[in-house]
Amino acid sequence: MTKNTLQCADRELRLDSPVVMGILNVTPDSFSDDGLFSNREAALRQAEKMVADGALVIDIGGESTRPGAKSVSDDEELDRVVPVIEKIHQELDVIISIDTSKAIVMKEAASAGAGMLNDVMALRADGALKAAQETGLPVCLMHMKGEPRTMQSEPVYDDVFLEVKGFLTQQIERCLAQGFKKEQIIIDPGFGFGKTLAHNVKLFKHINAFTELNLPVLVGASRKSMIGQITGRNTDARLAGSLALATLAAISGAAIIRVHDVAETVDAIKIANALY
Ligand code: 7PJ
Repeated sequence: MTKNTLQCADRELRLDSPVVMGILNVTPDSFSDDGLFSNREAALRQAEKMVADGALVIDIGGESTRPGAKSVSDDEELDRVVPVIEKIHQELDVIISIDTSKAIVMKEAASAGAGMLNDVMALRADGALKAAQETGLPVCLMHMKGEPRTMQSEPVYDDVFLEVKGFLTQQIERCLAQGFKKEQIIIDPGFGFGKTLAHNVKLFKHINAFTELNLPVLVGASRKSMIGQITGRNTDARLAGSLALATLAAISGAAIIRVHDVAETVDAIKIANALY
């Protein structure tokens, strides 16, 4: 295993150049998909297309974390994600990431075939740190200020970069103390999670500084409100803005780019790799 490789259960994810993670929401209320993929076959077809389009990772989420979203029970979230993970694991050659904060969902997702954990709470929920470590899978630790229900009500920072970096450093230490290896940790500044546009912009300009922590950096800003605020576009018209952002993230050193529009992003990153 080279330094730039994540061991995702039985699969390796090489991070020599930026890779694309496709978003697969299996929530009835996910804002971009309208619950279109909330059944197993539709989810499989969407995953198939993302793999054909060049996604190396599919990020499956069963709980909406958009501002103001309601939380779901353990059983409801398990019912949404586990059958989809099993199906994709059986049918497709791709690394499955589970976007969850719940210990039980991490465990069951790992048993069903997930190869990576993605937690917007950075393993702060009850039992999550221990459960995550016991899966043996790599984890993405994301920064969020507050909680999804309230996070966008006037977040305040002294210095957003120092606060986010300090938080991530602390969570990395917690993981290492729990028995994670450094090679299993990915970090993410958490665009749009308890941040104003000015905060997001400042963090984005520091992507390179996050890479100095010597861990892969994940950037997830596809179709997010920061793109809407800069371009004046609604969610369904944020493709061009998302591609520009993904390209800049890739050339700033991001290792994994989490997006809705896989084919277009893969092309944009190919151009960045070839020409930059
Ligand atoms: C992110 C995420 C992100 C990571 C969501 C959305 C909201 N996980 N899950 N980073 N965002 N690691 O996609 O708009 O930015 S859900």
